[in-house]
Amino acid sequence: MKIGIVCYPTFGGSGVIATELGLALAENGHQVHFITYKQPVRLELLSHHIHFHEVSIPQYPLFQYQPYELALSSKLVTVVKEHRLDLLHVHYAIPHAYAGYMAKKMLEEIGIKIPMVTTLHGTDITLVGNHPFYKPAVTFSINKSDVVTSVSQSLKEDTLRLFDVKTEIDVVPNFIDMQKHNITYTDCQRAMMADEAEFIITHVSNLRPVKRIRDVIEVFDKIQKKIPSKLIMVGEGPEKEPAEQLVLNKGIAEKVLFLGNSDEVDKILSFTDLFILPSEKESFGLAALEAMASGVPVISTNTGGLPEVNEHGVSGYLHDIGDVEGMAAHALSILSDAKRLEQFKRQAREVASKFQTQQIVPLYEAVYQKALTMVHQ
Ligand code: GMT
Repeated sequence: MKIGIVCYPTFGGSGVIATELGLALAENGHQVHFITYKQPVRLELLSHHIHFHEVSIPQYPLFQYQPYELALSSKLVTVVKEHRLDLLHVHYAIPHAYAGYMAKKMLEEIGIKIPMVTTLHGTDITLVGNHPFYKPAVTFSINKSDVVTSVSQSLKEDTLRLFDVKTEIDVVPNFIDMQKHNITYTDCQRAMMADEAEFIITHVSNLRPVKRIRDVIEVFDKIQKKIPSKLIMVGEGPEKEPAEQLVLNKGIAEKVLFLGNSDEVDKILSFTDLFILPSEKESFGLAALEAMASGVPVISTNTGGLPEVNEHGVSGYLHDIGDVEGMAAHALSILSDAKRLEQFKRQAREVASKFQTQQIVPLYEAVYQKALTMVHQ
């Protein structure tokens, strides 16, 4: 199959999943064409099965806002025509599903019928898409997609509650390459982060308000008061500065490392003992799954799709939003007993293995078949 993938190529769960999906589909023998404004961050190698088409927007001074959707839909038309694509798979509804639909209609005018699959990732529904400025366009583009998938049952329910959706939504969870996360660290790599006697606690996100970064620091502060530990913060975002200020005010700056964006998350996770994800909203929590695949137990909130990923008392613990006391107590209960820590690490990996790439990618292939049948019957 010749598949066009549209996604956000930056650091962020939806772009990571879209890229990993493209790579897995290429391994399964499909031709994959990424159509984005920048080469996706985890797309290191381009092979004869993987192609990248850059969407560029000519800057014109008349426009206060450059029309990205227009450039994207035109690029989609060109790529579909030139490379005879069979199907478009757009990740994140805004504005990708909208631009994809426009491309579909333009192609219809010249006799080309192409199905469009839209995958909803979370913030496109629960935060941004729900805003009255976007809602009519998001509802329209969801309803005009041939097949819609959501990354969790919880996100499906949110979508049905928040939008007047007529299209059926298939749940296809996010997935993980267990092999890639089966790495052992060298002592010198770990030693760059913490002393041998210190536990390493990690948080990875885009440091936006929805991630409740203050709670990460509060939980860590309570942990470090009881046991020697370091906190590694991975990612960039608007909450970084307030977080840096908070650790200064608490006098724990030497125990918290802000690493910025990293394409070595799997390495960092390989020597991490505990992962904290206290988000306000999380449609799935790919960062939690990545941690679990690396054998790292997760302390998270019980919001959105997180209970579908992190099993309470098995791969970690789930808490109400803002329950920093409870999160710290469970973190300490895991870390303070070597046997328990080992057990949670093993169980975290076991739970993660339910989301292996090899099990989930065929679900997308089945979705593609369904979309093709719908359009060409
Ligand atoms: O978490 C973010 O803010 C980034 C966002 C994205 O689109 O990249 O993540 C969303 O999609 C991920 C991949 O499907 C999910 O794992 C995240 O839970 C989801 N984020 C939210 O729902 C807040």
